[in-house]
Amino acid sequence: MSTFNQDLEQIKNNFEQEFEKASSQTDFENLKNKYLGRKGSLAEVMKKIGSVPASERGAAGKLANEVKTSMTAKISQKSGGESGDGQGFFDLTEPGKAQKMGHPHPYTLVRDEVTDIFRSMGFEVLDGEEVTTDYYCFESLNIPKGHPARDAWDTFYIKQQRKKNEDLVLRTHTSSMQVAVMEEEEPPLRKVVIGRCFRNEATDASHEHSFNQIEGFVVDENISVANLVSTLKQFLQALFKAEMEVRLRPGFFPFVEPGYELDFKCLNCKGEGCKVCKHSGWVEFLGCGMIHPKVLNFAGYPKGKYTGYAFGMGFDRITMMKYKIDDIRLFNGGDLRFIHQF
Ligand code: FA5
Repeated sequence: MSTFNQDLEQIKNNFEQEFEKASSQTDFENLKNKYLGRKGSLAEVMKKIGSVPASERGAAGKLANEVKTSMTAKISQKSGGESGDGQGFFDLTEPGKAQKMGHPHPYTLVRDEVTDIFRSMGFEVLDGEEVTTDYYCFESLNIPKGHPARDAWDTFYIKQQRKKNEDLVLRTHTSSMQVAVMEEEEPPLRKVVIGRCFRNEATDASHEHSFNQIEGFVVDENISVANLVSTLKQFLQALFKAEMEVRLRPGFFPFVEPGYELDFKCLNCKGEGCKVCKHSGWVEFLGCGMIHPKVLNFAGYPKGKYTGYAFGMGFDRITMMKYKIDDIRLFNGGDLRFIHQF
């Protein structure tokens, strides 16, 4: 027997002995590297094939191949490798790894519910642009530069000369979509805008610099305050799944005339007075009113032809009411103990 063949025989025996003792995936991986790797024993012995007499070289090569094939098959079968049947080492009874499932954020739950309610009432739901112009956010809503209402709705300004040489702003309210939509469409309009708004203000348990609003507006011929109240009452009843009583108080917003604050009778105490309603029996809910004729004018609608109503509410605060959450900062605080409760 040539030294080449003896070496091969030795490798084969060593391999078989070690293979018998191997039990783990790591053992099989190590065996593969040791014997079949690029610098493994088989590769080393193959370097010597040139020294085998030419007449025996063919048979020696064939033998080396057989040894290699047998070693590869054994390892593959055990480790479920490329050329194995994949079942040798696969324990079907081993418990699988549990996958952690995600779930919707409370915002998403309430947004979906609100969207469904308004859609069922014939509204089209939009999200609109979070970055808009000073014109859509203020000017077209009857809040010219220098108007004191700008202080209450102070936002973040982006100094950039784009549309109409105007500065861009992060929208302070979803009302910024009113004229933007009206410019594009003729009445009848029945729209709801849901999305993020931004304000330059200090945060506390009920205020965030980034929060969410829901805006609704309807424009058509002969739209009245009665339509506004009945729509909002229906919305509240669908949201809280209860009979609701609402009331209007005067409220000032430059883009509505007349303007109101709409309250609903406290569900917690049925109007008797409790902590939730600050002992008034009523919960302040949203700002609303009849769209100011100047806004309809900015939209380019013929004077006096249409009327409309608009309302705007804090989406975060609705979510807080629904789930009895007492601090708005929890929503985006990143505390998983909070988020996993939903
Ligand atoms: C407005 O933003 C008006 N655009 C609403 C409106 C629309 C009135 C159409 C008339 C017609 P106001 O600033 O009050 O109004 O904000 C509306 C709601 O947004 C508030 O009631 C509150 O729930 C929510 N909100 C306002 N600022 C914050 C804040 N910093 N953090 C969380 N929620 C806020």
